[in-house]
Amino acid sequence: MHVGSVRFYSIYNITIMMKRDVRVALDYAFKKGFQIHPEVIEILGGMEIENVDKVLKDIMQEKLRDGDFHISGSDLVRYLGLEIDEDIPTKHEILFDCTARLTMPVGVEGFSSLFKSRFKKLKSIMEQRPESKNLRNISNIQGTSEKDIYICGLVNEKTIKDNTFKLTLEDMTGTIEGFVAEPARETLKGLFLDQFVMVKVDRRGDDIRFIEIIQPDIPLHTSNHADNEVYAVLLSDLHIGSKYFMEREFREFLDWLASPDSYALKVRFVLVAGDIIDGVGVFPNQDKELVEKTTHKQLEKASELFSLIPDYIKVFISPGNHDPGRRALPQPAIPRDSAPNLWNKKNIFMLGNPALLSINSVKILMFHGQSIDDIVKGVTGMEYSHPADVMKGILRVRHLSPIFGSQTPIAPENEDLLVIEDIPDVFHAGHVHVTELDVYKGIKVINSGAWQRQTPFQLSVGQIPTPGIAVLFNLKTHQILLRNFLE
Ligand code: D5M
Ligand code: FE
Ligand code: ZN
Repeated sequence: MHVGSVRFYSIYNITIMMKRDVRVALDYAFKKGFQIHPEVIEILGGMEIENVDKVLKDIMQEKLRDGDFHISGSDLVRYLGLEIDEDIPTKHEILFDCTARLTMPVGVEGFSSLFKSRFKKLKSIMEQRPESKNLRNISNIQGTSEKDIYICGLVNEKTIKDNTFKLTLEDMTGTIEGFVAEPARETLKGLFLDQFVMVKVDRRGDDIRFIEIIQPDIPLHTSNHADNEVYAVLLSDLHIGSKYFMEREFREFLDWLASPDSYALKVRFVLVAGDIIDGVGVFPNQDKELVEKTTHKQLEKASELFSLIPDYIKVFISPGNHDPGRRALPQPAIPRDSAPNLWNKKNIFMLGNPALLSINSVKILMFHGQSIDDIVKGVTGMEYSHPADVMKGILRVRHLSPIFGSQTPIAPENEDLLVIEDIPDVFHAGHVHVTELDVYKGIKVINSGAWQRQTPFQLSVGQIPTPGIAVLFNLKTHQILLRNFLE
């Protein structure tokens, strides 16, 4: 659905279309020879205005007095007396920020605690299911002939070859290999290596069969909504400092954000899920692709750009794999001494990756999304062009970076902070530079794309980004609107 440069999307059954009265009023103005700026159409499309025909006729009459046949957005804004509503109540709470929770233990000990914690947390999620009352450790089921017993484990290996469907699981007590029976084979295909599952075991002598595979998954979720009409803009992957950073389009977005556009007037939050800057030394020969050659300069530029955001808008920034701090997940906030001018702004909040926020009651999980690479590479059917499918998989396994030892570095920690314990209303990620929306068990799944045009690397591997799109999230209705700034 296109109206001017705004595309309207609907989740569930709500779609904003040009209402009939608006269309009739516009047709009338066109017939009278008026030129209507697309802004007018945008504003009218997005607002409940009574007597649209009267509004337009009044403006036309005013204009005709000066022999002017143009109606612009500002004419409408003036007529309707639109202005920033200082009274929109806003409240935010940082429910979780990994930065404060990092313990950074070293070596093998650290990894051992990390996996113990992962197992324990995911098992307790699984224990909320009724089946888990017959739960056994792997070492305890050897030799038993009991029926209807379940075990939990991390996926060590899966084999799907010819007519063989096998799964090897590991828990704290041992490993077990079993043949996967027909009804569970479809689930087996979609499993991620190292993810946590529970299986129903059927033992006949030495023959072990898994007849059901259960993933932690998300229970039916009733989402939280804001009381008032207020928007959050979701962004990621600016890559400031790169030759390919779309500065012009990003500045247009910033201009729009500070303009009297009917949507912009209602924006109170901006969330940036990583890759703020392009960084230095992130990939070989990167310096040839940089306009700003140091992270310091790149972050200074980021500070300048973010300072153009009106200060009644709260900005939350978490890092990605191109930002300074530490590379391994979970990542602490971009350090204060690297970006003093971001840290010093009252309306900017520097968070880690991942982080969980509540803004006007809506819970948003922010995660850059590096692990999407591992899942696309390791699981058939997952594609870079459909990051929302991967994000739904991440929710299903209840872990932000399930595959260990692939591309995404994971740091040893006493606690696994990447388990999705608290269920969000919105899951916001980036990293793959493709904007995509979906809903999973009531959770809005949003990949917010990028503000960097296709890089030579992406071209070489056939990745086609969809940059320059701002995702507007209505915190009251959960309606999502994409505004395209790409020229
Ligand atoms: O990642 C942007 C996109 O490019 C994301 O889809 C991953 C992909 N990418 C980037 N570098 C690599 C390498 N070295 N291997 C595989 N895929 C890659 P960004 O984090 O913005 O660089
Ligand atoms: Fe990126
Ligand atoms: Zn990235």
